[in-house]
Amino acid sequence: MANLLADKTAVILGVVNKWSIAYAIAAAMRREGARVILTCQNDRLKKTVDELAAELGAAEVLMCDVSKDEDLATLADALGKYAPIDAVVHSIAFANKEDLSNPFVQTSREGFRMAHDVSAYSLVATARVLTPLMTRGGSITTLSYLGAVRVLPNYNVMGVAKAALESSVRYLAYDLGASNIRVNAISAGAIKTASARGIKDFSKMLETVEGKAPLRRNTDPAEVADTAVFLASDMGRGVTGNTLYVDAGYQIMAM
Ligand code: IMJ
Repeated sequence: MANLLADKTAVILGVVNKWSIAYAIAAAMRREGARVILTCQNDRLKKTVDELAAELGAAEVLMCDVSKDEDLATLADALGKYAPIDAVVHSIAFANKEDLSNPFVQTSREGFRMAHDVSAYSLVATARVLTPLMTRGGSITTLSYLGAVRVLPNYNVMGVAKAALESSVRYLAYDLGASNIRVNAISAGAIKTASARGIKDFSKMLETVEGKAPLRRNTDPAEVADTAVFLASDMGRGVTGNTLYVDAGYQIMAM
């Protein structure tokens, strides 16, 4: 592949370490010639994200906690000098740890609110502040998971939040289509990232997928990243409002 994103500027939210799906996406977008700006949630992660940004040749790392409207406003301000922005990647989710291990029925009001705020509403808020900079159209891509549409033990409130996220993708696609801004989700197969650490029986789940998926293997972050490149590129110009499964085909199987 070569230069699918030449002369494009991409903002990528959600890099925390080199195993992050957002990091694989940033690397693939750099490979295709994009100018890349990363965001970082907090000071604790800053050193790691700065190092990864340097490795990638990212233009800048900007601080942004997507649960804070002030941070999003500051981000939009700081991105002004890079406008027009062509691509935004949202690879962010959070639920309280106990809500990913207790029975779903135990989910507290605050736990439900928190998961939806960080994992679903943040896409809407990000779109609202960044689309004014996307003056030549472009693409917004978020990351989802099968738990949005099927029950996976322990995924719980995250599944409900991912369902809200995928629905938000459709409503945003409708609103922003008139500005030639496309909005899509990639539903990635299970990948060992920081967000999968400590999840009970995760390794067993990866083995199950290997045995059952049409491609007889798990999902590589690099193939999720190449799909994100496709969506951000002019090759993806006809695709909006969709959830694309990049999961070695696992999603089609019943038995
Ligand atoms: C997460 C929980 C349960 C089952 C899971 C996952 N499976 C997969 C994940 C099968 C693949 C990872 N995933 C797709 C997520 O969206 C994870 C989100 C997440 C993870 C954590 C762990 C640490 C924490 N809060 C979290 N919030 C969201 O405190």
